[in-house]
Amino acid sequence: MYLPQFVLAGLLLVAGVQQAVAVPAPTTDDITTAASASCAGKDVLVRKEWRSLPKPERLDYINAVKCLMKKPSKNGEVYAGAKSRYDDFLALHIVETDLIHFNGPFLAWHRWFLHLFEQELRNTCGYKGAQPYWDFSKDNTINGFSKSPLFDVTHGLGGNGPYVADVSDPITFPVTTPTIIPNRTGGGCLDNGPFSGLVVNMGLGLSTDYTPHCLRRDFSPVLVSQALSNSNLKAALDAKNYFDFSIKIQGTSFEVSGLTLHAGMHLGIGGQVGDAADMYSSPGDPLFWFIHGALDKIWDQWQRANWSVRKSEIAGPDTNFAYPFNFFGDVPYKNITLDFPLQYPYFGKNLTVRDVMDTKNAALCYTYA
Ligand SMILES: [Cu+2]
Repeated sequence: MYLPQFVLAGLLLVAGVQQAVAVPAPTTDDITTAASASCAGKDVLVRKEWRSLPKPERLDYINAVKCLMKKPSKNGEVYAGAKSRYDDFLALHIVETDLIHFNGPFLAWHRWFLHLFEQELRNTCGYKGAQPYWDFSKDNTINGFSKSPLFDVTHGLGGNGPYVADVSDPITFPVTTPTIIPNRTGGGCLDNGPFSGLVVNMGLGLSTDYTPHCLRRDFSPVLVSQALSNSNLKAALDAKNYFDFSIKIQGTSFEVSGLTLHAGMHLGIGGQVGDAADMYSSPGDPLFWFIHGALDKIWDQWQRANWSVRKSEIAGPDTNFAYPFNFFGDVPYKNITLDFPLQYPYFGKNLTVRDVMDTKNAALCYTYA
């Protein structure tokens, strides 16, 4: 599913979808100019680590996500599988996937995606807080991982799926992750926590067709202990430039030895057959927002360690799986700049990378505690 023909298919799908239907979308006309202004005078949202939130606030967040899963889709005419407002976000990620992973725009695109989701929770579901994040360095051990408060069944998003030893049946498991996951421990339909029994309406893989299936998780604490190690985190934070930082976040291959922070979270939770491991439909698992909150927090932390330089430093290929992410061979590409466009079809005006470089600009206006 990660091979180049899907890249082409993805581009065609996006192009077709954008031409086909005109669904009114909220506009954010002031985004470009707002990016250079300051956040002063507006409420700054403070994103906090999950376990530092008081328990009632953890429940508020969970209830807001569940609320979004019950609100009607606005883009259901465009994406057959989008049945709820939550699904609109899932569909957006699916159709953009081949433009926003294993390349230069990766962190920038996801920064605005999380911001859109956070605003949706607040505006549509009355949530008063910010999107929480996950400090995985508190949970990156073989014995500690599954005990993370993030996976708590009452004050968290639930834990692992029941263990399924054989996941080779292509009817039950039509899409599996290309990495051979070591010591997988789950694979079954989630049967605990607030999202127990959740039905995900699209995925796995590159399609926005209506394909309802149970949410699966397939924890690999062994993979987590390697890919999310303290040394991998330190290597990212110590990176001397954005190009190197981005490699330390996105990894160097789909072999276990090449997985770093991004894949470590997705595959540590999603394993061989879980939704979180799917490059396209991973937002089907609400843990997605914590995976990308963690990365966005690390990017912000890295930026602010040398703000005068890093507030405007971006690098990497415009094309996915191009150098230095050429896991499947060389792919033609150009290096991106701050002017590189970020697309959010049916979610408002498109942006450029420049617009999302500072979390404290007037458009984003959030910080990390
Ligand atoms: Cu993504």
